[in-house]
Amino acid sequence: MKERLQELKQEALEKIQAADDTKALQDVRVYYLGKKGQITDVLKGMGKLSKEERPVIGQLANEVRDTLTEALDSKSEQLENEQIEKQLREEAIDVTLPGKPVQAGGSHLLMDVIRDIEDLFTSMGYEVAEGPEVETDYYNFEALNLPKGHPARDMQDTFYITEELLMRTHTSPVQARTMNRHEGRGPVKIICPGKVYRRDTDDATHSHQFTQIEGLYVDEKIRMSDLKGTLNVLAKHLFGEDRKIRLRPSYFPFTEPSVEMDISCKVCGGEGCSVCKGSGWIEILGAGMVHPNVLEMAGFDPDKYTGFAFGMGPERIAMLKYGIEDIRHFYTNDVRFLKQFHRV
Ligand code: 2U9
Repeated sequence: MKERLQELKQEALEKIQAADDTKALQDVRVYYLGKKGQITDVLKGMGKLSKEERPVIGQLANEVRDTLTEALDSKSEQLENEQIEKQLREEAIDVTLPGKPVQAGGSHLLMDVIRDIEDLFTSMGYEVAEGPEVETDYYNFEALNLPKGHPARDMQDTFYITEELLMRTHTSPVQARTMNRHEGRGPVKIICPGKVYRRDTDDATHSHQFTQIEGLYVDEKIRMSDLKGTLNVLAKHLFGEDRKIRLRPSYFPFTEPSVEMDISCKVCGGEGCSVCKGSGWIEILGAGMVHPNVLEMAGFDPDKYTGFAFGMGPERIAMLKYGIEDIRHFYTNDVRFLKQFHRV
């Protein structure tokens, strides 16, 4: 028995040394030290031994078990360390390698123009107001002095959803809603940017969806000269200090009097060229004094309050500023177009 135990010890130590992964090592552990393992097997024969031999063999068996356990544990630790080292080697990152370039996006030119105009007006105390793109007939038309059957409704071919719901044709309903919320008390000083919709056939200058920015300033004693001063600041901010402005009479149902504003042509300096079609002037926006009917419908007393309003198309502003000849460039997301306007 003694020899058998020595033999098993020798054999097991060799197998432990040879084991090259934790699974193989576990198999060795079970084979020799397990409940049904080789050592237990030998000990089963202890009953046949003499009284003197039994403790000797028992002690030897314990020694063998201890030796093997120690050898298994130390091999196990060695295998684990090797595994960690291997993993560290394989997953090592060379921090000195150059990085892959990241393609950074940028804001859309239209958003840049809109933000620029918003920033100018917020610096003058205006707040930015937004509203729904799906509007009621009331806020899109009625509240803006465009009752059903009004001929000016034909000027805006409209996407109707139901008889009463439509895609807004301008951002003016946002102003009407905001005035309503003020419950007849001024000032209302807002700028309203957003998407609008018209039943137009898309071409170089028309789009069924485009953007607008409208502004509204209602308070006591607001006059046409306030409008003119404000528009002058806007025109110079957008197109340069050397631009002149002129106001021409016009018509909008929601303003009276109504005007259109031109800026002097930058290309010819007013002499007349192909950009300004020989006139020396370029139209950039519409404006006027808020119609008393509109004030009244929004709950403001037209004898106490007056106001001005204006509206412009950011696409048109951007096209004039950057010489863009086709409005569809704004919507077709050709990166060769968009990248030209990325600010770094
Ligand atoms: C309320 C009262 C008055 C907004 C105005 C214009 C003139 C205007 C268009 C020009 C071309 C925008 O880019 S465009 O489509 N707009 O000319 N808009 S006055 O007047 C309002 C709006 C709301 C309550």
